[in-house]
Amino acid sequence: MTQRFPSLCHWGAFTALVEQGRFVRAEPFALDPSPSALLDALPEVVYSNLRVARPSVREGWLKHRDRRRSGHDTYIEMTWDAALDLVDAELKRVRAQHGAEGIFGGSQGWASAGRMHHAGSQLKRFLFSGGGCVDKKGNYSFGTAMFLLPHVIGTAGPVTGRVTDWTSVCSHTRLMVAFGGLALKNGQMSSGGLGEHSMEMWLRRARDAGIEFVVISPNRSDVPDFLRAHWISIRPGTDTAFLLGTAHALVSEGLEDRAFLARYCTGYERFARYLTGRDDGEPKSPEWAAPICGVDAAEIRALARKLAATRSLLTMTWSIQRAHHGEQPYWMLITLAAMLGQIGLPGGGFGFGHGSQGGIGTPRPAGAATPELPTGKNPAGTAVPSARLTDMLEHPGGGYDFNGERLRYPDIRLVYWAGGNPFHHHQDLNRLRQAWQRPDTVIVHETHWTPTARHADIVLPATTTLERNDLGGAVRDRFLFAMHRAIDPIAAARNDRDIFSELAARGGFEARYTDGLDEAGWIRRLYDSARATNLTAGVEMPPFEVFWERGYFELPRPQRAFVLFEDFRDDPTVHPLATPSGKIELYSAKIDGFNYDDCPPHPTWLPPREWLGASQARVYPLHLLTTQPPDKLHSQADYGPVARTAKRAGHERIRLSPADANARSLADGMVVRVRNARGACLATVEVDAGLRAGVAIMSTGAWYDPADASACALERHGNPNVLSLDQGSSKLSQGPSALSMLVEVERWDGDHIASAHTTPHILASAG
Ligand SMILES: Nc1nc2c(c(=O)[nH]1)N[C@H]1C(S)=C(S)[C@@H](COP(=O)(O)OP(=O)(O)OC[C@H]3O[C@@H](n4cnc5c(=O)[nH]c(N)nc54)[C@H](O)[C@@H]3O)O[C@H]1N2
Ligand SMILES: Nc1nc2c(c(=O)[nH]1)N[C@H]1C(S)=C(S)[C@@H](COP(=O)(O)OP(=O)(O)OC[C@H]3O[C@@H](n4cnc5c(=O)[nH]c(N)nc54)[C@H](O)[C@@H]3O)O[C@H]1N2
Ligand SMILES: [Mo]
Repeated sequence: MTQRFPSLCHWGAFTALVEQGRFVRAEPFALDPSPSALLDALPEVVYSNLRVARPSVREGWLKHRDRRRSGHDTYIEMTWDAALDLVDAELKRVRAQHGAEGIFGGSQGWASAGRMHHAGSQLKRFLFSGGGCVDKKGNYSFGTAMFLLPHVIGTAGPVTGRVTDWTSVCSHTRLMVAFGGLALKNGQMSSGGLGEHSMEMWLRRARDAGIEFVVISPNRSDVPDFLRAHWISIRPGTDTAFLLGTAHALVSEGLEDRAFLARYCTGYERFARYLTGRDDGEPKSPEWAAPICGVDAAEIRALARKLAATRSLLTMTWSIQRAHHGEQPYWMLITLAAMLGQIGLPGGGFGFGHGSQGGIGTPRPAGAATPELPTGKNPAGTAVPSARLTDMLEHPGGGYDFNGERLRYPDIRLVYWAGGNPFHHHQDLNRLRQAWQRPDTVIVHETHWTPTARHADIVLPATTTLERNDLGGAVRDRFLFAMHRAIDPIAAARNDRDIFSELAARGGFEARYTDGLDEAGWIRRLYDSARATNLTAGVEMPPFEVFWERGYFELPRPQRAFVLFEDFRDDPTVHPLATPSGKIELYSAKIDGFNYDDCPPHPTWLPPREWLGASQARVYPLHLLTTQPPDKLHSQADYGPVARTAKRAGHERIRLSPADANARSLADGMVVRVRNARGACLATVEVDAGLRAGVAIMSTGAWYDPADASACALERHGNPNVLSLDQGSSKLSQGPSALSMLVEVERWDGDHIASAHTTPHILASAG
C-alpha cells in the first residue's frame, strides 16, 4: 500500500509517496504549473550513504583538542548522551571564559524548507536564550544591496520584499531590460518552498502581450529562447559604465525627465556634474563606456532612445551586486530609472531579482504573512556582516568599517553551525580553511557528511524534512503548506530542535528555549500567528485542523496590482521615502559623510579589483563567473542523481567560449585546471558558443575536495570558491565579491579522481 504525505522543499511542494515505510518518490504538487525536475533528487537526499548516522567527534579534538581541521580526519562515534555532554561542557566553558562574544552562531545557510524546524533559526533561538552569541547580518544573496538601498530609496524592500508585480508588467510594460538575464533555472528555487513555479508562465504571458525584451549579460543562455530577446553581450563587472553611457545619451538628447528629477529626487545636479564630466573633464558618454564594457556606443545610444520612448522597466539580477563595488550598478540602475521618470508608474521604473529567484513579482495580497520561527532577541547584540567570516576568524579584535560605523571583530572561540555549508558558500576557501583552525571548537549539525561537517569537531546528525512534522512556505509565494512526517528518522538522526531542547535542559534554560511547547504545539502557534496577521490583511485562513488535513492553504489573488513606489509618486509629501530627504537620493550626504574611498556619494564607475580591464588580466586572462547551479540548490544533493549526471568525468563543468577553448587547444570533455593566485580546482570543459570571449562560467555547489591538508591544496572536484575573491564589496556594505575574479585555465593530465562524496574514516562507538 502506498501512503501519501504532503511535504515541501525549497524547489517545490510535493506529496511524499511511502511504501513499506520507505519514501520512494516525490509527486509534484497538483496546482504547480511547472514543477522542478529536481524533485527526483529527494529520495537520494534521504537515503544517501553520506547521511551522518550517529553523533561523531573528531579524534584529534577528542584526544588532545587539536585544531587542525583538515577535512581528512578520523571521527569517533558516540552515544547522544556522551556527545551532548561534550557540547554542553564546551558551551559552558567558552561562555564562562569568553562570554557570548566567544561564540559564533551566525550560521548562514538555507537549511531546508519548513519554518518551524529551520535549523539556523533554531540555533539562534537556542544560543540567544542561553545568553547570546555573535550573529551575522546581511547575507550572500543581496548583502550589498540590502545596506545600500535604504540610503538611496529608504528601504531594502525591492530585494527583501516586493517589486512591481507581473500583472502590472503584462498590462503596461512595453520594454523590459534585464541586466543579468531572466534564467528559468533560478526560478526553481525560493527560500521556504514554492507552491507555484510561475516564472515561465509570466514570461510567456509577457511575450504574448508584445513586450520587447533586452537582455544584457555575458552569457546568452541567461534567457529562454521563447522570449526572442535582444542580447547585448557585456563584459562582466562593467554594468555601471554601460548604465552611465546610457544616462549620458539621454542627457545629450534632452530625454531626461527634469520634472520627475526635481519633484522626486535629490542630488541630480551633483550626479550630473560627474556624468557630464564637468568635475573631472571626462563625459561618461557612450563612447567613453564602449571600451570599458565592450558594447558599441551606437548600441548604448539606441537603447537609451528606446527606453525613453516607451513604458520601460529596468531589472537587474542579484548576481550583479555580488561583486566588488557591487553598490554602484544598483545605485546607477535606480538613477537611470529616475532619469526616465517612470518610477511609480504601472509597469515602469526599476526592479531587482526577476531573474534571480522564483516568486519575484508574483501577485500576492499586501501584508500577507508566512510563518517564521521567533528567534527572540540576542542579548549579546553583536553581529558581523556574513561575508566577513574569514576576516573575523583571522583578526580577533581587528577594526573594520561598516555602513558608517567603525567596529571590532570579536574573538571567536567556538563556532556553531546548523543548516549551512560555508565550505561551499564562502569565498577563497583556502584562506577560510586556515582561519577555521583558530577557534577551539567547531560544532555542526548536519544531515550529510558535507565538507563543513568534515571540518568540524563535533558533528550531530540532523533529520531531513521527511522525518518530521512542520509547516512552510515562501514569502514570495501564494501558498502555505502542511508538512507531515512521512518516515522514521534515519539511523540516530534527531530534529535540530530536539537536540537544542536537550542542550537547553542541560544548561538550565529549557523553558526559555521551548516556551513549554513541543513540535505540535509550535507548529500550531506559528500557524495561528500567521492566521491572525493574515486576518488583519483581509485574508481568512481556516482553523489549523482543516489546514493540516487539507495539506495547504492558498492565498487569494490580489484585486490590485502592486506597483513599487506608487504612493510616493502619487504624493511625495504625504508618502515620503524613509531617506534623509524623503526623496530618491542620487547623491547621498550621509554616504558622503562616511568618506569611503570605495563607495562615493553618488553612483560612480569604479573598476572592480579583478576584471578584464585590470593589469592582472595579462596573467589571468579569463573572468570567471560563478552562477547558481541549474541542477541543484547550492551544494544540496550534489551527490544525488540529478546533479551527478550533470557533471562530466566526475567534475563540475567550466564553460568556455569557442575562442578561448581554441586558443588553449581545449575541447569539450577535457579535464582542466582552473587557477589563480588564491588556488586551483579541476573542472571539465564545455564549449559554449553563447558565451562572450574572455568569460568563463562555473556553477557553485560542487563539494569542496582538497587533495591534501596543505595550505593551497588542489581542489579536485570543481568548487570555484577556491578561486573567488574574499573582499568586502565596499566599506559600506561589506557584502561578498564572489563574482569579481580572474583565472587561467590549462589542460590537466595529472591524476583527477574526485572523492568529495565519501564519508570520513569513522571508528565505531566509544560508548
Ligand atoms: N562563488 C560564489 N559563492 C556563492 C554564491 C555565488 O554566486 N558565487 N552564492 C552565494 C549565495 S547567494 C548563497 S545563498 C550561499 C548558499 O550557501 P548555503 O546556504 O550554505 O548552501 P546550502 O548548500 O544550501 O547549505 C545548506 C546546508 O544545510 C544542510 N541542511 C539541510 N537541511 C537541514 C536541517 O534540517 N538541519 C541541518 N542541521 N542541516 C540541514 C544541507 O545538508 C546543506 O549542507 O552560497 C553563496 N556562495
Ligand atoms: N537552480 C537554482 N536556482 C537558484 C539557486 C540555486 O542554488 N539553484 N540559488 C538561489 C539563490 S540563494 C539566490 S541568492 C539566487 C541568485 O540569483 P542570481 O545571483 O541572480 O543568479 P546567478 O545565477 O548567480 O547569476 C545570474 C546571471 O548573472 C549573470 N552575470 C554575472 N555577472 C554579471 C555581470 O557582471 N554583468 C551582467 N550583466 N550579468 C552578469 C550571469 O551570466 C548569470 O547567469 O538564485 C536562486 N536560485
Ligand atoms: Mo542566495
